[in-house]
Amino acid sequence: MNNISTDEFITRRENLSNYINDGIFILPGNTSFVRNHDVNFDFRQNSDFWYLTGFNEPNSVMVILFKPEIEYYLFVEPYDVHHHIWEGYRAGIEGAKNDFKADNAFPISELEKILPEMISEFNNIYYRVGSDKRIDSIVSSFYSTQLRQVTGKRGNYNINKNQNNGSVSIIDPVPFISELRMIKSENEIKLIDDAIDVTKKGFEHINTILNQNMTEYDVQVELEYIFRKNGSRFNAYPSIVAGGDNACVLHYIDNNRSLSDADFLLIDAGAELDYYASDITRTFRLNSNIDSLRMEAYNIVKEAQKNAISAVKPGQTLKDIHMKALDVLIPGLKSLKLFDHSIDEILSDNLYTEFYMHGTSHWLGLDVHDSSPYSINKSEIELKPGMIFTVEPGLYFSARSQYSDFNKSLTGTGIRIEDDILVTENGNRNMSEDIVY
Ligand SMILES: [Mn+2]
Repeated sequence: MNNISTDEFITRRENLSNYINDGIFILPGNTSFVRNHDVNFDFRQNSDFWYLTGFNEPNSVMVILFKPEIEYYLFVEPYDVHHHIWEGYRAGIEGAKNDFKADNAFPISELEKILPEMISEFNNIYYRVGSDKRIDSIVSSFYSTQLRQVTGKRGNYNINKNQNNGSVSIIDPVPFISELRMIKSENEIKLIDDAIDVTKKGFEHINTILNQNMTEYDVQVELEYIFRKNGSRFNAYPSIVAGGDNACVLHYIDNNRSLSDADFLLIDAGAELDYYASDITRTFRLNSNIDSLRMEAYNIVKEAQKNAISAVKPGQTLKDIHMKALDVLIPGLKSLKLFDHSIDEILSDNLYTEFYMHGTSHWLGLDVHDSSPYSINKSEIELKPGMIFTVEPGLYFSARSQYSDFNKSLTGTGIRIEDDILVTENGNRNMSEDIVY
């Protein structure tokens, strides 16, 4: 079914007890979305929901009661022969209990009947308000009923209790799940290694066939063909295949231009495998005769990436890693004669953001930009073994920009190099190091 064991899903649910002692936890999965008329978009489960359930069907809701011992319930679409004939199998109530280890399971159509009874036993409701209209309505009607019992109604009010009513609390549990997702298990690391391996096969294929007679689209389909062929049903995100100035659009996805007059092709793409993402960028040279200033810019980015990765070890923060990239990029911009200012001025006045306008790193996991926090209570997250993130410095010299490129030879060039880095006990492992340059 998947490479995360039933036991690991149980452990993840139990880990919520670090945050929740007494209360009801409610998390809706993703619903199916209409693409047009009676056709839906490909379904992809909500990552938090997947992380805790491993349940891959739309329109489901998980509920855990912490008493504090755990009772785990799933609301699901029931098995239905008509649905089986037209669309396929569903686990249904029995499958949710037997295969997904729910203590009990109910048809999703009974949510409005059963959930209010479950909620009524608790004062702490762990639910992100706004994530599901039906649950919003159940939670808010319970909340307002409880509140009115404490503060009074119909002209008989307890005004003092209105501020500190000792009544029901609604608490957002998503930050807890995000923190749990920050440290990857052995199995998760293996899955991300496998996803990176699929991406590597795609990039290597492109490296052997790439030429200036291709279009960005030609490259995209060849790349994604290799992803699909190697077991990745979805990309982790839409592939960015950007020649020339298009590489200065950070999330460029039009992918429709000819490469005939481009020097570089920036490919930022990643296969998703069994729900886990990879995220790799390479800037390929399309001809062997590229202007030396452009090549100098390329080498600055490469050097910045090397410098940043070599600093990755437990105790550092992603801000520290970003600074290590800037330590190379800013002098590099000066050597390209783009600034007369001092390095301190370029940094403190953020002048470099004309050419480097994004961060150096983001977490990687079930989401390409994994949802884990960058700071907790205003203090930066310190790196620990098992964390995975990208290191992706770049330089962008867009034709739309007003910068003073003294001979315009950099204009229309975007360069980024990105690898996926695992923090280890003593330093780091570059998980994608062997992907072609
Ligand atoms: Mn990235």
